[in-house]
Amino acid sequence: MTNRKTIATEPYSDQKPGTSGLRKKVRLFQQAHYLENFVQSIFDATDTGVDSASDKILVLGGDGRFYNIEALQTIIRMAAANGFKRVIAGQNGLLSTPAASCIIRKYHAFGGIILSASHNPGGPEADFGIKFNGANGGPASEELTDAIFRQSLEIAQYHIVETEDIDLARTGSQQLGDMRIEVVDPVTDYAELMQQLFDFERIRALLTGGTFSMRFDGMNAITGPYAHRILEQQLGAPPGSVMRGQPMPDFGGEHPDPNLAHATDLQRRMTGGDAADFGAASDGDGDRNMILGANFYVTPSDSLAVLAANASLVPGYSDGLSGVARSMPTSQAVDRVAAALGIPCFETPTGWKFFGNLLDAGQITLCGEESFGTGSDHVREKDGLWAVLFWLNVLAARGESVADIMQQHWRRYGRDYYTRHDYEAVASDSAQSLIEALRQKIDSLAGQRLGNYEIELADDFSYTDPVDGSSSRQQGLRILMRDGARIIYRLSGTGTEGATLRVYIEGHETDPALQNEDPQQALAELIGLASQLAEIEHYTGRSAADVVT
Ligand code: VG1
Ligand code: CO
Repeated sequence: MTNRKTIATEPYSDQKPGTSGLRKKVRLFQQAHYLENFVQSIFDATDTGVDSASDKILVLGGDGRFYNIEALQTIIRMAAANGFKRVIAGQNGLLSTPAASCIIRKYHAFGGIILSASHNPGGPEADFGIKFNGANGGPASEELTDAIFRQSLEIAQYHIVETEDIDLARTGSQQLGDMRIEVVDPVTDYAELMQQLFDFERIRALLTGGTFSMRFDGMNAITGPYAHRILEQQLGAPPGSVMRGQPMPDFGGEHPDPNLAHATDLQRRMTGGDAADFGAASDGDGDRNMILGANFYVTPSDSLAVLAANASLVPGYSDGLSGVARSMPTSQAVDRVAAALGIPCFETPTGWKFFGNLLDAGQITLCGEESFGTGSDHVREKDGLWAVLFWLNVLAARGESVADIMQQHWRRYGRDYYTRHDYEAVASDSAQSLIEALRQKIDSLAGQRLGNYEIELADDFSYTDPVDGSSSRQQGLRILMRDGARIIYRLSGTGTEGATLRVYIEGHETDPALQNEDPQQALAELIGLASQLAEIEHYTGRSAADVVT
């Protein structure tokens, strides 16, 4: 290609991806060559030299946030210059994270680049992000992520073609030199996959029967078009069931994080005498979900357990589950279901990339995280709308309310009271010192008493992947009590300002008479102990968490 240029560049030192890709302030991404350096590092680390890339498909899309479309144009130019023969891009640059995963798998792509900072706010002063997913549709492994980072520290040049902007507004094919660009409807392939998994007839009967109402909050982010198409057009939910369903580059100035702190309008519609029967919300890039019943909040950890316990009611899972997995800080609710079903339950570090091998090897069917993430082997990402459809399918099959289903679940398995306390934008060195100090004493805690609890085991969680034997250390400090209660501390790997300390607290309650407390009350003693043990106020200057979920 004649207009192919090789541009000299210098490395940036800060392109180390976190829990889920590289996330930074938009203005950092706008620095000269910053995006190009990282993209070329991906291509170099995955060995997409001009020859080897020739028959490879690259999938491209993002959550529509500010800078999405500009970045996508650059990546397309670089893909052409790096020898790709085919790019599949979402119309207007849009693809939810789970839809990108679905498309990579369906078209046997080499991989995909997803532009998103998930639930972080968007806009010129806010956040942007980029991540690479491999041929299985899942986030790059730790090993590949490290290789991309190493490459970014050595990069000296990148390749790009000079051309006008590509038309991404219309679906269809166009050529850029030797490369074909296919612009696809972002929803179609994903919606087809959902139809294969769930009983659409039954869900349609529920949603159009006149006695059941639902609300879905798209949070002005990517899931809006998916929810309009699937929930309203295909399944017959009345127009208006989907709230805030139009993706906006700044998410309407709001925080597209599906929790009670940020989905306030939805929560209002889900409380009081005229509450809808079912409510749900998804995040910026469509991989998270929050589930609500009328006057009822379902914790993500409980949601995973309930989906596992009811999977046989859903066509896509009626043959049973091979196993389940949860991230370490996620509550042990799903472990109890796995034990009852007689299937394995794996405990992995935080981040979806750790589920990939287990899913690929067929060792698990469902998995999830406490951070509003649930998914299965249908793709290799967590999937917000999938979880909503799963719940709708279960509700349609059981004909009971969300609250009734949860109450019955707790009576059978006990309730895992759960809360997460986040201390946000703490000075990075203070947060590091807190973790370091705790790490120093962690090994000496086993056997000690802590309030009314006895510590059975305390350690810094490390994980050895059962499929490839790779190991990941320092994945969170755990204090496990003899009665099954836990306190866990770790630092966030997705923030863009200072550090965020996450403290996860849970306790198991088997007495049905005590299963309907406010978690903050039920866990009050543990919450106090957690903050004393780590001297949170001393290190952070905060006497209470900024966000409690
Ligand atoms: C958070 C969550 C983690 C999740 C990750 C990406 O990471 O805790 O469970 O996998 O976000 O989710 P951290 O390191 O900040 O705790 V998403 O929806 O941002 O792609
Ligand atoms: Co997300």
